[in-house]
Amino acid sequence: MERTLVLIKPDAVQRGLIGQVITRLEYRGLKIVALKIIRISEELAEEHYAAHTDKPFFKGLVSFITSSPVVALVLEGKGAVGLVRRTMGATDPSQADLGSIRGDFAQDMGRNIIHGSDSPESAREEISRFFSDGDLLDYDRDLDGWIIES
Ligand code: D4T
Repeated sequence: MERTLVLIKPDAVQRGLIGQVITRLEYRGLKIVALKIIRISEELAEEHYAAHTDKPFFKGLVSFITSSPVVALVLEGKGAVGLVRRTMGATDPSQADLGSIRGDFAQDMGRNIIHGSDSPESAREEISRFFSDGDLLDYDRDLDGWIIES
């Protein structure tokens, strides 16, 4: 089963949307295998967004993601990476489909509520950046067979 990293960003934490975002992900049938609230350090932010170092929005992005706590989760499901990305909606909330998290809760690219890994490879890298192996729980839910045909 695939795993992916989600960050509920500072805007969602400050706006009291943690519960609503997690509810959307749980409704999708995704299993939470790790969860914590943390303050991202500047060093961790620069590592997480290393691909954007040269972009004009990099400084604002690091300042935003370190400005307030975030909730970090590892979610498990069939094709979890793609499933989460589609549940999140497009990076630019003004282009995100209604019914997606960003389409329903956000307006601006720099305040887009949620991060989700964009490939299984980056998911593995990002999960190990935010969690140690012992933080990830393996457990069965009685309803798993009603979500995924095994
Ligand atoms: P994250 O990484 O936050 O899940 O976003 P995406 O995977 O959907 O999008 P991304 O990596 O292209 O962008 C990372 C992060 O930078 C912000 N951003 C992006 C911004 O503030 N201005 C911009 O022009 C772009 C392209 C939003 C997400």
